[in-house]
Amino acid sequence: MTITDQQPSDDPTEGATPGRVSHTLTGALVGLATAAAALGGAELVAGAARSFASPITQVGNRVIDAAPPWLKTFAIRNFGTNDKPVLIGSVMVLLLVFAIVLGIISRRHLTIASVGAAGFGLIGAAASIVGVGGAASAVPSVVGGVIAVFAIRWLATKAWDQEHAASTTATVPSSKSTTSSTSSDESPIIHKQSGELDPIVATGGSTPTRRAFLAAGSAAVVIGAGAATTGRWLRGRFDAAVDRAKVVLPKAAKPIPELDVASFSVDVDGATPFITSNREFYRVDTALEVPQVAVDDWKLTIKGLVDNELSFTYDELLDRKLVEADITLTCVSNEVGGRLAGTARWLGVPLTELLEEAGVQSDADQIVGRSVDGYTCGFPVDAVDGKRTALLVVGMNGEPLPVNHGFPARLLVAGLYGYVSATKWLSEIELTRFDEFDQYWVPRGWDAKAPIKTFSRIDTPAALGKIPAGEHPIAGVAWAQTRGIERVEVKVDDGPWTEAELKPVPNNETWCQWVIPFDFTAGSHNITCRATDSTGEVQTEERAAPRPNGASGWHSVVTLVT
Ligand SMILES: Nc1nc2c(c(=O)[nH]1)N[C@H]1C(S)=C(S)[C@@H](COP(=O)(O)O)O[C@H]1N2
Ligand SMILES: [Mo]
Repeated sequence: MTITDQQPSDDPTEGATPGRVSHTLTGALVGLATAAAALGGAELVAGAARSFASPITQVGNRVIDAAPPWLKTFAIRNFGTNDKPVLIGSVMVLLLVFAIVLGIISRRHLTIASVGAAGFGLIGAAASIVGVGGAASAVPSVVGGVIAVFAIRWLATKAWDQEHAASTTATVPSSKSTTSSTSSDESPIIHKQSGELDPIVATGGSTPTRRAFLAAGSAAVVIGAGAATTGRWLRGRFDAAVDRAKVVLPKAAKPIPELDVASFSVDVDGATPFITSNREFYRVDTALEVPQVAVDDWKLTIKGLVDNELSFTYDELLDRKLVEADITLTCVSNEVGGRLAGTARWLGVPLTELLEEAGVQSDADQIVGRSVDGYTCGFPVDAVDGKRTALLVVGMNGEPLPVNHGFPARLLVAGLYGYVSATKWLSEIELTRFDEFDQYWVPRGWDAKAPIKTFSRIDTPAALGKIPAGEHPIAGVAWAQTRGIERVEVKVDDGPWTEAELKPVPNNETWCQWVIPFDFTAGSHNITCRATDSTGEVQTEERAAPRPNGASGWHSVVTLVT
């Protein structure tokens, strides 16, 4: 680059030492470009091997684990099923803010900034090892950390050397109006900035120009983004969906009759389907990225307070006598009237058989299900008494367990909330004691033991919906798994409690549909329902929040009749 012309300047700031704003912007670019290069590199490496983990995902997962209960409630309430993208977004924003700070610091304290950059790698590595386990999971984070250190040093040198050059030359009056131009279409900013540097360049110094810095910074951002995209794409080949597609599920040893769904369903617009399709089935878990289990490497271990530790491959499980059962799974996080519930036909191995083979020792009182992602549930040994269905599940509604719902295997115990019983992506069953082990949600303020509370919900008329005056069915679902529903009553405004028609159920481990016609007059009406379980206990009116052991209270909707 050479001086090609000398132009008078009418910009009084031109050639001056870059001010605070300029420092901040330059620092921000140093930081952002460092972050892009490091994260992109880490994601690319994460695509290389199945045992590697993405630092962003792992840090996000640890944030979920550590988040206080009020924050989780807030996130689920305000973002619903978008809570995960929102979390990843927040982690990214936080990370970029820190990166910008490091970039700004790098001007005067490059060593501190370098240590900070390395620190990000360490945080990612720690998050990966805690969450995934194994040193390999930390490899992408370590690579990212190394890239971060090199990138910040390289970019800082480019950024602040040119500034140093500029501040030196700014004291030379003639330099104020010098400029260099290798092409006539340079942007005015670059044109102006490069003017600050030219004397050094002109005198044969090799100090990189601001333009070179901008080019380096932008290249880091672009290459980083490309690397991240490539890494994500590469990781796609480890998707469990590939393994799942190859599974041929055996039939149950003693198949149960196909459900005559119509006989269990109220025939009313707005009613809930009796069987929930796999696609519609609610999903609740702490996993930011659904664990992708490699079936060939997977095995299930039964250990702890047992006489014989057992271990099964996926094929060994499929070779066993499988049973099927229609069971409604419900989440403890349901508010009154909540929809985190679904009914499916599950296929699996009875837990009673597996535990018998393992030989449960008499001091064991808790069965813990541990997931490949570290999640744990725990329920009483007494719950596996042969009276209620308790399965190691491999199939759901005639298909291999969907990846979102725990492929290759999960637990399911009728009558217990999902959080204490239904570990997905199961890797281990451990027999232990309640006084020795707290499952995942217990230290987070939920009860260790949580049988399902009797629940009833109005599905139609819809809350705050409009219906025409005249006869309109009121319908919904009720559940009290393992006890069964005996009665559902409905009340409109201050009218009497009236018994609804209950549809039959295949067993007492599913929900039950109910319906009652009502002649609505114009105006606004308040409809309330309550259920009674087969022990004769009426659902309590007393309102309770989901935490610590499930919400209670009667569901009411207001409907506008026109
Ligand atoms: N590994 C793992 N298993 C898990 C959870 C989880 O967060 N991680 N959540 C539990 C909860 S709270 C519920 S309600 C059920 C939900 O199962 P589903 O997503 O298949 O509906 O899974 C349970 N099993
Ligand atoms: Mo749940």
